[in-house]
Amino acid sequence: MEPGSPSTTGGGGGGGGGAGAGVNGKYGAMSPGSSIQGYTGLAGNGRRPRLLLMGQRRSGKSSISSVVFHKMSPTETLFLESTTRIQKDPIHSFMDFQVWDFPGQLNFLDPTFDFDHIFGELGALIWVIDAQDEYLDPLSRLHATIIAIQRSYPAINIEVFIHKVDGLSDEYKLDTQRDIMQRTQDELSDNGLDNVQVSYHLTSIYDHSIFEAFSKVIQKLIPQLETLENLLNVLCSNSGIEKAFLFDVMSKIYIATDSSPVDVQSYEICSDYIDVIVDVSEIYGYDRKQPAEITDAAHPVVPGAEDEEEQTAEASSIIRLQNGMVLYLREINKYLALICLMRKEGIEKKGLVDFNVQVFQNALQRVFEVGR
Ligand SMILES: Nc1nc2c(ncn2[C@@H]2O[C@H](COP(=O)(O)OP(=O)(O)OP(=O)(O)O)[C@@H](O)[C@H]2O)c(=O)[nH]1
Ligand SMILES: [Mg+2]
Repeated sequence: MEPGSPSTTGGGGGGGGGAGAGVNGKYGAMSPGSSIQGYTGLAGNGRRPRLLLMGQRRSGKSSISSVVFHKMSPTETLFLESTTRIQKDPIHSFMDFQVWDFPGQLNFLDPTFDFDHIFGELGALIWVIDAQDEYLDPLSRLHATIIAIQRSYPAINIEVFIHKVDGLSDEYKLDTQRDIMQRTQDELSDNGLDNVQVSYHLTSIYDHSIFEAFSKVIQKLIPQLETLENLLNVLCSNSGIEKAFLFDVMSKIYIATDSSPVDVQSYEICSDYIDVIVDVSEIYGYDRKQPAEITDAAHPVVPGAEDEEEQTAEASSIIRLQNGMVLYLREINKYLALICLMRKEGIEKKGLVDFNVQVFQNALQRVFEVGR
């Protein structure tokens, strides 16, 4: 990811502009199977990626993990106690991973720590910096950590969350980000590490930014990401869809989107929509059969692989917005939902959209099957 782009281009409310969508009524039915062309069979490698949350005390690590993965409301985090031992949290979702929440005071660079045990099987190191506090000391710990792990594990994704940016002015946020980036780059260059990729995200648990940042972190760990994006592009251009997100319903992380720019408002509205649908279906929905509970990166739950009855029973919903746009949601399986934003003219051909979404769903199933 491009350093310094915590959220990609945006503005302009609810997605205008028609990017990515076919125009002039050129939409058509997707041919079953064609969309999977070019898929190179990226197989999962059986690992269970590990996300390490590290950073100074009270920087917000446990809050982040509770809000994103356990639906805790942001204000409840005020009562979280300081973490005293490493909290290992297995997350079972479309792909299994683990979140390790570290106590801030722990010095894992101390030789008594089993360094390889911590960093040996890693997906990403997420370093949380409290932007409302003095950050020079935490930053030098980050630098020491990067330098230490680069020697043995150069493939680790390093993600810096410049956190608690709620309440900071836009200008101050960007200045802080620039300062942190510059100091990190200088320090790494001084140590001969010019090519280390470090990504920066401005985050807060009080808005969607923490979910968006996590989406980007998780996406880098999905071997099939490129294929998922291609499938979404094909779906959008054939169905008059302006923006499509494939969401992990439980965490509200989007695991893939089409290649048109993500505008923050579109993302937010789709994410809010999931909340509504989940709440309603939890109260009034039917009991779903449990697919195998234990999955991993190599054996994700296969979308649509449930039996016939289950296949026909996926939740779907359409909402027309005041600004003339339409939100279209289709549950893909127990974990994933597709949410599309389209103009109201697009949904006039609802049959076509439904058909194409079904083709998309089948293609997704094949992608994950090949990845097995
Ligand atoms: N304003 C603001 N406060 C936050 C945010 N995230 C966390 N906090 C607050 O920061 C405080 C510390 O949060 P914790 O999650 O316990 O911090 P921690 O990093 O786990 O701390 P240790 O376990 O001691 O290492 C809590 O009072 C949270 O409510 C945020 O995005 N914005
Ligand atoms: Mg904690």
